[in-house]
Amino acid sequence: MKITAIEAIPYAIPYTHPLKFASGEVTTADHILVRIHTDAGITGTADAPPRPYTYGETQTSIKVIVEDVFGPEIIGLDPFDREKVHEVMDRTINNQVAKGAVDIALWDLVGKALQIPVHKLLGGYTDSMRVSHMLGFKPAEELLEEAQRFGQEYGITTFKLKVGRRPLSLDIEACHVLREGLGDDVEIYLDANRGWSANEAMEVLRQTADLGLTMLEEPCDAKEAMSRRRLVDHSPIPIVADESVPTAGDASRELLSGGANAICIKTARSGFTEATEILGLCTGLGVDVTMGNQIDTQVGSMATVTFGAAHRASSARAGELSNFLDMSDDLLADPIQIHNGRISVRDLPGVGAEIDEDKLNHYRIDK
Ligand code: MUC
Ligand code: MG
Repeated sequence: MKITAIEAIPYAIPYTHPLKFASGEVTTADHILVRIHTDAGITGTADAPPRPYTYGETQTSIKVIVEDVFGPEIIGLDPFDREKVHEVMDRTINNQVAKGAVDIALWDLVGKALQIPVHKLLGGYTDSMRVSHMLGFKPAEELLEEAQRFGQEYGITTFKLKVGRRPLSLDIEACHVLREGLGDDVEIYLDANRGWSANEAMEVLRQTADLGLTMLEEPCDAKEAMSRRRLVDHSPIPIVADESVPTAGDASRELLSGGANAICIKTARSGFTEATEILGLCTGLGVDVTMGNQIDTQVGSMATVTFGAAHRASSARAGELSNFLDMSDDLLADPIQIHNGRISVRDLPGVGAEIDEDKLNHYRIDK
């Protein structure tokens, strides 16, 4: 089988409820749908969510990198020879979201060609993942209302609270209100998206020490190496590296230098191949992982479930899988359902993310 064409289709779907966090805000899913076509008539698909404020990639840059930089070198290769495709992509540094989508589209192709679900190819560990819902910046009472609603409607009992605001009291109050309102059985953890200094993070941990918070993600910039190591040394809960670890090399550096002692894996920026390497590194070192959400559509969330459910270590904790619920529409032909706080893998060949072509035609912005 040979790759005959690679398309990067820009589209835009508005959010009904924008998500706000320390490093940015999302009001529209202005993503790229990557499609790799073959001479066997099989197409692999993946979603690329640009996060300019985090990784510097944009809808335009992803389209250009995929179609003009990688495309000419990838066309003609056999999609089963994934390592050859990675050799092409590895020549270019960064651009992780573009690379992640190409990788997932290749796995989708391989699964379809073999008529096997990719969750089975990757590991086949379990058939569903527990869902963690991400709560963006809002007044404390509204956060509590949202968490309670998601608990009642979807059975979700794990919440990641976006923090990193100043004054620190805003987030400290939100933590107390959530714990009081949700009770002790609900898991709550924090993500500051580099909004604080390490010392500020330490102060927040001191003032929330009795709340049973389980993790703190990306409290400050990982570049603050010494103070971040001090935070990791003194924190009673794991300090999770997220945007500082898109690659296995980055994860190694953060873990070995003591800048983190848990890792967030996002398939949108690591694909399945690099995510597998990161996961292996973490299990080898005895470090917890979480499956993160790059503010994904249902197409992206299906990829996260596919990878997360495939392995023991990536399905141990709840995965961040529900923020597509804030979108006004989506591209997935068969919408994702959340039952009893869980999302199931699909027993379909590939990743199981069939696209509604009418919706793609409606939301694409290049026609
Ligand atoms: C997260 O975990 O940081 C915010 C930006 C992004 O790329 O992902 C989200 C969530
Ligand atoms: Mg994060």
